[in-house]
Parts: sequence; C-alpha cells; structure tokens
Amino acid sequence: MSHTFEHIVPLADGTSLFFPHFCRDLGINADALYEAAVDMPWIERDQPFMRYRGNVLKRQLFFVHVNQRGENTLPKYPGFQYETMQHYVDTKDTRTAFITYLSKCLSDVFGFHANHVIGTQYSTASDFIGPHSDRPSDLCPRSWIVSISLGDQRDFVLKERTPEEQECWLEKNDVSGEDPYVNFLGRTHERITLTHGSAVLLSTTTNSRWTHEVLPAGPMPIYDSRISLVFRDIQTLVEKTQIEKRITSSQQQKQCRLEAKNMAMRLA
Ligand SMILES: O=C(O)CCC(=O)C(=O)O
Repeated sequence: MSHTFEHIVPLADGTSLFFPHFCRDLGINADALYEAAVDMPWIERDQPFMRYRGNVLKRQLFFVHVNQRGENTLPKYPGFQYETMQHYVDTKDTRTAFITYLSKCLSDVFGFHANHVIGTQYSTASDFIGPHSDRPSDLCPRSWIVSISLGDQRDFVLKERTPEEQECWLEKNDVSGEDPYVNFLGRTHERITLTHGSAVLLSTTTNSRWTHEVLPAGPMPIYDSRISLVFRDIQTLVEKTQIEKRITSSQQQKQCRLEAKNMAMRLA
C-alpha cells in the first residue's frame, strides 16, 4: 500500500499525530467506510450492562475482536462490564470486512497490530465522551490508540495532567473513562477538529500524560452522526471459558453491595 501523507500534525507532547486526510492519502473511500459502519450491529445504549458507573452512555458502541492471538481468549476492555464481552462481533461476520481491511492498513503502514476495535457513534448533538485516558496497564507497551473519524466533524481536546495528577492517576490505575482527578482550570490544552476521513494516532505516552475527549456537536451536521473506529492492542486477555464465571461473580458482588447499602439505609 502506498502511503505518502500530505499533511501530518504533531499533537500534545509531540509523540502523537493527527492525519487530517488519512483516508484520502491512503486511497480509502471514507463515505463507504461510514456506510459500512452504520450497518454494524450497534449495542443499545440503555442495556443495563452498557451502563458506565450506573449511567447510560452518551454514545453507542460496537466491539470487534481482530487479529486473534489465540482462539480461546478475548481482550477485556477496561471500564466495561464483563457482559459486554458476549457482544463482540466476530471477524467471520462479513459486515466486519472494512474493519479487517483497516486493521491490515494499520499494520502495513505503521506496523501496528490492533486486536480490538470499538465503533462509537455520536448520534445526537449532546453525545460526547468526557476527559479520560485509557488505562495504561491494558494497552500493549509502546502501542497506539488509533481513532479514525467518519461522518460529522467533532472537536477533540487533549489536556495535560500536572505531574501530581499523573502520579495519582497512575498509582490508582483503575480509572478508565471520565476522570475525577483532574481540575482543568488553566491547563495546557490542544483542540483539533476531527473531520470525515481523518485519524489520530495517540501514543501510550500522551495517553498517560494527557486526557482526551470528544466534545458535544457544534452546528451544521451533514451526516446523521459522527462514528469513530478506535483500534487498540489490548494485553489484558480473558479465557473465553472464564467469561461466564466472571459475569456471575461480578453480578453476585453487585447484589452484595446493593444489599449492604439497603441494610445501611435501614439502620441509619
Ligand atoms: O471517538 C473518539 O474519537 C474517541 C473515543 C475514545 O476516546 C474512547 O473510546 O476512549
């Protein structure tokens, strides 16, 4: 595959990159990708197992497992409940052909071998993802988080953590998703517009030191939504035979917490 990129913008600490014309430069039809992505089996956001810390997500998702290292494992994406692992779309499903194709492009062009893809659809103006970093221990060291943008444009903001916040967050190391440790007032930040067919390559270094987020929509939507395809190489793999056991065990823990809370309320 030929890959001369006309325009590459360094981001944040300089270890991450923005490719404004990623699809065009690689000769990929971004409109066709958008249409293929719309046809994916999106998981209803109001299903109980899709809740994040009890809240309905402000976006809709699908999960794909690509480049399987072993038939018997699945990558566990942090922050989501074990039950979501029963909703991976298999690459044998012909609807995922465009994902397999993109994953091969990433491997040919950047030597990056993703094993996990999340499709995210922001379909109302108020859909967004708040400031967060991906949990470093789940990502293969020195890998990328590659986000390909399709459809309506959205602004993407990177905000630098102070050294104290980085330390606190890395020590805690159980936070993925909206991050309670950061006070963003006066923070060094960078804002770019993610246009149709563009891509961000976020390094694991930037991910640890900066948060990233996608803002609610601005004016003038052209498509019905923005869709991102985020490719990661996840190192936390779970044996398929263990998934049901883990679902049962986490449901039991949730039930115990609920009973303890009810008991505390009755006694108060
Ligand atoms: O939609 C995007 O481009 C980014 C999504 C994201 O940050 C995430 O899934 O953690």
